Amino acid sequence: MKTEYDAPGQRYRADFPRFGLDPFAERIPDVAEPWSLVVGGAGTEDMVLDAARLAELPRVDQVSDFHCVTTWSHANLRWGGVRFRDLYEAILRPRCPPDVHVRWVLSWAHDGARSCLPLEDALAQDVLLADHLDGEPLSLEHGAPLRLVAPRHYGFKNVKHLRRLELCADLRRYRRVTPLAFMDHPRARVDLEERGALPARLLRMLYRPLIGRTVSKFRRAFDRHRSP
Ligand SMILES: Nc1nc2c(c(=O)[nH]1)N[C@H]1C(S)=C(S)[C@@H](COP(=O)(O)O)O[C@H]1N2
Ligand SMILES: [Mo]
Repeated sequence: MKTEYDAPGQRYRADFPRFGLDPFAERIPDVAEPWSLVVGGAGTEDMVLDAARLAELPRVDQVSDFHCVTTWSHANLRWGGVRFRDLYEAILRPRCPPDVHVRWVLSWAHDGARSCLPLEDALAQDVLLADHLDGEPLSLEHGAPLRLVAPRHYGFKNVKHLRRLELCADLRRYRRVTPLAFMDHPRARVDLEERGALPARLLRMLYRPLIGRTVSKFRRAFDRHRSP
């Protein structure tokens, strides 16, 4: 769990806004129920997991802060779900051929978003597949039906509306969501201020002025979706 004292360059805000890159404001996926999650990669056949299969894994309740790369943070979110680590140990790793060295986990979302995380980072105790937030089923705003929560990584690694997880030896299948290479980072650890491919202080200055208008844009798009 992070606190405002060890999240360099972040400023806490009282609300937890829906947020992302501009094109995603209008992409509000309508995920069919019952939902499923596809897992694959690393030379394995794709496998479809449903809520019942995930429910066989230990449930965890976790309080953590959330840090967007644009410098806003929100404290003390209570996520409910299962650990990626437990999914990996119980289901993913046993299926992997012994000769494949998995180094990356790719996450794909129903709205077209995606991200990569080093397997090593994804196996941390606090990386979850969350289906609850603050005691309620995860809302559409915050990533229903299932989202990745990686509190020690910037928001863009915390993929909402999770559709597919893929284990990979390298990043050949990964495509960043933005054409601007400086906005992506393979790891994006908050402690180390891995904001992107430019100096963190410069990115803070570039991003900070964009927060207000992005929050408004995402809120307006969501309001339109709710009551068209
Ligand atoms: N599927 C999906 N996941 C996403 C995004 C998105 O637009 N689509 N935005 C990312 C970014 S940049 C941030 S800061 C967080 C915001 O999470 P929130 O909308 O629940 O606040 O989600 C991340 N995950
Ligand atoms: Mo973000």
